[in-house]
Amino acid sequence: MGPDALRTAGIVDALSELGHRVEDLGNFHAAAGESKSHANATVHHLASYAALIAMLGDVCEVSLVGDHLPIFMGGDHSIAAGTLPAIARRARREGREPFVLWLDAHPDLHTLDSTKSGNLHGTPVAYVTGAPGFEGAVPALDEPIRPDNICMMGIRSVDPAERLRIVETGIMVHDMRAIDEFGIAAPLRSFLDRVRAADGRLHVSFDVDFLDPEIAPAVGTTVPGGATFREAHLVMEMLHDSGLVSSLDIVELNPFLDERGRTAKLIVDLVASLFGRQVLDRRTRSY
Ligand code: EXY
Ligand code: MN
Ligand code: MN
Ligand code: MN
Repeated sequence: MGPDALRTAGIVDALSELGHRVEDLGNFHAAAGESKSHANATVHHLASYAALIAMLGDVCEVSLVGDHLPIFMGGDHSIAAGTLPAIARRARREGREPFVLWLDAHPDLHTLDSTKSGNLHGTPVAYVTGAPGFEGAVPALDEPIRPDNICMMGIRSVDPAERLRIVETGIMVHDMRAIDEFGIAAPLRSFLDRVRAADGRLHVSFDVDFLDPEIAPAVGTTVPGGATFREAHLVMEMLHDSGLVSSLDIVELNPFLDERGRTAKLIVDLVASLFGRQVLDRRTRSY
């Protein structure tokens, strides 16, 4: 669904027109094994989650070759439980640290025990940072991603258990209040400086609900007061200029909620900004 909507919205042409060679590896589906129950009765689809993590681990290995910059299109944010560990493995093979920019209304920091909704898209960051409670339910994590290498922006819906984990883990969170008060550029620039100083490998996990629902209504969990059109483009333009991005997730687009493909078109435009589409460039910009 999501990937086909982004193809229909012209993501391949938009990137090709910028001079990039685009290879569409197609859609991947995880075949769920035998169903798994969990002590937390709200948790369902655990077998699918486990299969997704295993499948994406292999897919990412294939896509992370040479100087390719893979774009993993979801589907919901649970795909990050597969993409992030694979990105981290690749980074460590190069002797580099994995860093993550998490663009989202939500921290997605629930464990299988703490989630109240049982929706697994609310758990990937807990899983990839080695939180307890996933053992035996999904593939074991080879090495957690360091929480202080994760920077979250756009956060505006945090459950009590997630609030505790933010404090416990020290994950950097720039919520919408901070962005309202200090702007989005300064915290992003200081995070990018950290990634550059560490010669890190930066993965961007872009949940479409990072954006204000007024401009991007086609998501399953809308939260008012998200990033504006310009804040989102500025993030992508600064990421492009940094030259640090090695991989990207685009998740949570729900085409059934997207009248006339408005949200999908905005996402394609934002990805084009990430890949270098600019109104003015260094020669014509007067700063
Ligand atoms: N924290 C809430 C829950 O766990 O159900 C909402 C999670 C929404 C997650 C979306 C993908 O970002
Ligand atoms: Mn979802
Ligand atoms: Mn999310
Ligand atoms: Mn979200």
